[in-house]
Amino acid sequence: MATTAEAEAMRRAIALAARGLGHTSPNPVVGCVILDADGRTAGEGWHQRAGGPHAEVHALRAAGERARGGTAVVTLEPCNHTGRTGPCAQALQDAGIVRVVYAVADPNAKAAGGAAALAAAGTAVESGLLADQAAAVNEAWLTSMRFGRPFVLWKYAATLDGRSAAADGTSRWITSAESRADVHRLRAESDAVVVGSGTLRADDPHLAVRGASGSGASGASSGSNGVRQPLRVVLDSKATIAPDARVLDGTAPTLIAVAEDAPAVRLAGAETVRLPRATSGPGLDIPALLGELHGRGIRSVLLEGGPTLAGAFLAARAVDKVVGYLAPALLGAGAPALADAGITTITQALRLELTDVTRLGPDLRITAVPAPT
Ligand code: AOF
Ligand code: ZN
Repeated sequence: MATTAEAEAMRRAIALAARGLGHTSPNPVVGCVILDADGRTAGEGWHQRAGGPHAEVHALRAAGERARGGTAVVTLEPCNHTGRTGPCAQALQDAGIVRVVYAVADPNAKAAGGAAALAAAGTAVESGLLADQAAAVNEAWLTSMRFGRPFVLWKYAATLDGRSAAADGTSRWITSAESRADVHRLRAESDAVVVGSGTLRADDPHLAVRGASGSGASGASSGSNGVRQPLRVVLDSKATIAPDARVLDGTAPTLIAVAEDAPAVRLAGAETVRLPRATSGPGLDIPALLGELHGRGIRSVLLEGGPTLAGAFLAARAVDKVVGYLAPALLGAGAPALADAGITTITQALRLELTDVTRLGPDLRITAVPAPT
């Protein structure tokens, strides 16, 4: 059984892991706390960027000699491989750690086996402490490992009657400044942001992040001001993007996905990729897009708009989480937040489970995940 001090340390380790969100892809976020032989915190660390030291190594360095006879509390099973860094299972033994408490087993076959190696060497090992919370902070990476595609979060802003634009097409500032700041945080934690060509034409969004920092997925990069920028992805099957679209301004990497049979495109400020068309309905094949992004090390995707694209992702059962920002306003007419998702009758409704409801200034933020079927 884990002690109260270990449970407290795991809560702290999960918070530390969260600091890595948006910076560690294609790797997981991981946090670690070292308790000394008396159960007091001796060192803390988290995985800060892919290729950098693992969380355990940072925490052991901080603890120094106080690690001897102590316990390592870590959100993910310590690795057992020599990758870009040495095996953490070995580093923990070398530092004199006598007990390891971890939350979630490592599903990555190449790195797994740390728990067994530690146990074989005589270290006490316990798994599963606060596993749900630790898995939640690492949901993007765990989803990627399980399904071979990025975690997809669909975010929308709408009035209370579910409209994302007025009848004349105007859509600016439906939600408050607080909600918009929250969307910026979501962007900063994502490896890629995805929009459809309809949204591009209607809103000409820029999709860059202000005020974030660090390094990210191989697809993401640091912009000219040193801010880490998610990869901007535009689904533009017919290659209709205007050469002066704001996403082509070069401040962040941009990928334009067009259909295999689309006209030739040469765009300054963006890379182009050709993908198969959807087998049913308009647009591109969503699984093919996600496979392409996964291959680029993208572990999390923020689906930003608009209703047609969201419908296509939902029809492909490729949405892992929904975040709706609802403004207490009514429009009565205008584009809905979501267009056709292949659902025709009420028994087919995509049922969700609420995981969070928060007031943001005047708005309501609702977070939900597909209910298990
Ligand atoms: C991390 N950070 O703190 C821990 C990880 O690319 P490498 O060689 O650094 O290895 C990455 C793998 O190591 C990763 O997929 C996961 O299975 C394991 N543990 N990874 O990036 C960490 N503890
Ligand atoms: Zn490791």
